Amino acid sequence: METKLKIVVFGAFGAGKTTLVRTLDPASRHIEANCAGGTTTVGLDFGRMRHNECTIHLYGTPGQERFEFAREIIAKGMDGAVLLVDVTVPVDDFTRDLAHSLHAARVPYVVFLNKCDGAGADPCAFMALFVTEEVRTISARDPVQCRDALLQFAGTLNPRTTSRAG
Ligand SMILES: Nc1nc2c(ncn2[C@@H]2O[C@H](COP(=O)(O)OP(=O)(O)OP(=O)(O)O)[C@@H](O)[C@H]2O)c(=O)[nH]1
Ligand SMILES: [Mg+2]
Repeated sequence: METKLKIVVFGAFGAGKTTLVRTLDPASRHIEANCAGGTTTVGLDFGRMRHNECTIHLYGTPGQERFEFAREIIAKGMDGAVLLVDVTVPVDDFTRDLAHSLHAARVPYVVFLNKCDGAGADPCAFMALFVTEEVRTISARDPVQCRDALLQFAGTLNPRTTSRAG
């Protein structure tokens, strides 16, 4: 039986959302613009993963606060969410607000502490901030870590049945 899941990745500007979606699906698509020193998402990221008979639809959101409207649209109908947190910078209010919003909306979500490959990364300090959630440490550049973490979370969700492969 074919099933599907919609998982949306949230997180602050530069947390690594686009990198995560690209690592999980190298054929993923991205709507980005150039910004100082790199690119920033101005639309969305979209990728897909297959696991057994389930197609996981992965959406990355824009991290800039002014794109709230886009985040609301992308979030509609999600089965679960990933809150991506960059451990190389202090947690900001925006990330805390995202956590509160997901909590208030009763959306199942997991926290991925990202950039744990970086020098000076101290994920332990961040664990205490998200004690009520499931927390995983990853590098969004590491395909094995990302796939393991995502599939473990996906396994906790209720997939929807679909008449065809999505
Ligand atoms: N060292 C390291 N750098 C990372 C990792 N993940 C992402 N980056 C870098 O962080 C920067 C921002 O990554 P993006 O994936 O564009 O971040 P984003 O969350 O999509 O950013 P916005 O779309 O602007 O919100 C890029 O230079 C990435 O290469 C990681 O796991 N480790
Ligand atoms: Mg992005």
